[in-house]
Formats: sequence, structure tokens, C-alpha cells
Amino acid sequence: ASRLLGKTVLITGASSGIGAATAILFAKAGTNILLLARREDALKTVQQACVAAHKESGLKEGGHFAPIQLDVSDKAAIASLWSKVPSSLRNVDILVNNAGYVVGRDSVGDIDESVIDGMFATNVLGLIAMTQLLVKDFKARKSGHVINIGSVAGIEAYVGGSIYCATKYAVNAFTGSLRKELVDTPIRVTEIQPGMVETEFSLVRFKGDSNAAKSVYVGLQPLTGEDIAEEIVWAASRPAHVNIAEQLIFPVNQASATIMYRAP
Ligand code: NDP
Ligand code: 8X3
Repeated sequence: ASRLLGKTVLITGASSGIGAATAILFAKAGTNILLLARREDALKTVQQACVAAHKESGLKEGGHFAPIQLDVSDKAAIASLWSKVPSSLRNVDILVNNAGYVVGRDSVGDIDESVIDGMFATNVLGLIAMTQLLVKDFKARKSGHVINIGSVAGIEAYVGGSIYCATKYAVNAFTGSLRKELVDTPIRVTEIQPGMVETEFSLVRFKGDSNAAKSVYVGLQPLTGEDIAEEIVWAASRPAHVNIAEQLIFPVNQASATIMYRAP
């Protein structure tokens, strides 16, 4: 973790779940963090948790946490991002493209057009726009690390997941091309591919229906945001010559997008 001291991390979707847990763990490791998401109040709560985690660490490096309200599907907002970032935090070392969501489990033919557009705008086009912005800097500074949050849904398509799976397959393809393009540079490109993680993900999928969200995890112990945060921070803290290319992580009772054991 000493390799992370004083680094600056940018995390999209830092207001809940995996992104929030990742911010807190990076804060403990002595980094500075740009916390991006749409919900400003939730971002401020995460910022406070980062301040507390950094204080508890006793480290003197890092400790600057800037909440920035930003919708990654808003290209104009991304284009003007630097105007909202304190000048001391403009040299980002690690980009964590984590913002993403799914709505519903509808079959092809029945899916609302706005749901399709929204998922692609955030999960794919937002991730690409953020990467374009940061990779330009990384190339100029000859350093940097892009960490994209893919999914088992980007490796295995499942019934009722057509659009979400298509977005995560797109993330996988984009990340693969990027790693190959950057092979002659010190810039690292990682894709983290979680299975079932209990966050606000299912609540968002089922439009706030908490019973439907809970039923996703019945009979098994899902991963937590903290479990994935550990993988992200671990990948970021490998020696500079080591690139964790891809990492697929399941709860112990999950073996594919659709194969899981649920205790009766
Ligand atoms: P959460 O719903 O808890 O977190 C999603 C985060 O993304 C929130 O902070 C949300 O913040 C943010 N977000 C959503 N849309 C936008 C947007 N347009 N602009 C900026 N921020 C946005 O779910 P998770 O933590 O589980 O999800 C994080 C990532 O992990 C996603 O990419 C998801 O696809 C992926 N993943 C999740 C799995 C799971 O089982 N939970 C499994 C595999 C992958 P806000 O609403 O404030 O904007
Ligand atoms: C989330 C995994 O399979 O629940 O990316 O859609 S899944």
C-alpha cells in the first residue's frame, strides 16, 4: 500500500456500493480522491467517511477528498470537468470507471427505449468519455492506471440481461483494445469483473422494490462493496511493472452468471 501514498484517484459512482467502499479503502492507503456521482449529499457522506478513514490511518500523505457532482452520461459536463477540480488534484494517477447500473429484466421487444439509451449512455459512453479524457493526460505524463468495472455479465450473457450484458461486453472490448494500444507505455489497464455484490445495484434494477432486491441474494452470502474494493486497491498497489489485466470474482456459492447454490 505504500506504493499508493500521495497518489490521486478519480472514482466515478463514488456515492454508494463498490465506488464508496473503494474510496474509503483508498483513503486509508494515503491517497487523494476525486469522488464523482450524481447525488451530491451521498457524495458528501462518503467524503466524510474518507476523512475519518484517512485520519484513522495516521498517514500524512494524501487526505484531500473532493466531491464533484457529475453525471457521466453528460458529455458537456465531462468536457468541463477540470474546471470543477481543485488545481492540486488535477494530476490523476488512477482512474476507477465504476459508475453503472441496470434497470429491469425485460425481454427484447419489451424494453423501454429510454432504459436502453440510459444504460448505454452511462455504462459505455460515459466510461469511454472519462477514459478518453484521462488517457490523454496519462499519455502526456507517461504514467497512469485505468481500472474499469466490468462484470460477469460482460463474459456471459443471460436471459433478461440483454442490454446490461451488451454494455458490459462493450466495456470488456473497449478495455481489451485499450490495454493493447498502451502496451508500449507504462500505463496499466485493469478490468475487475464482479459476480453478485449486494449494494444499491438490485434496488436500482428493481426501481426501489426492496423485497425484489433482497430476493436476489436469498440463500447465499453475496460479495460486499468492500470485497470488490479490496481487489481494486490491490490491483492499483501492485509494483509498477505488474498489470492485473482481468479479475473475475464470485461469492463462494456462485459459479457463473446463472449458476449458484442457495441453501434451502
Ligand atoms: P450501486 O447502485 O450501489 O452504485 C452505482 C454507482 O454508480 C452509484 O454511486 C451511482 O451514483 C453511480 N452512477 C450511476 N449512474 C451514474 C451516472 N450517470 N453518472 C455518475 N454516476 C452514476 O451499485 P454497485 O456499487 O454494485 O455498482 C458499481 C459498478 O459495479 C457498476 O458499474 C455495476 O454495473 C458493477 N457491477 C455490480 C455488480 C453487483 O452485483 N452489484 C456485479 C458486477 C458489476 P449516483 O446515483 O449518485 O449517480
Ligand atoms: C452484475 C452481475 O449478473 O447480477 O453486474 O447482472 S448480474
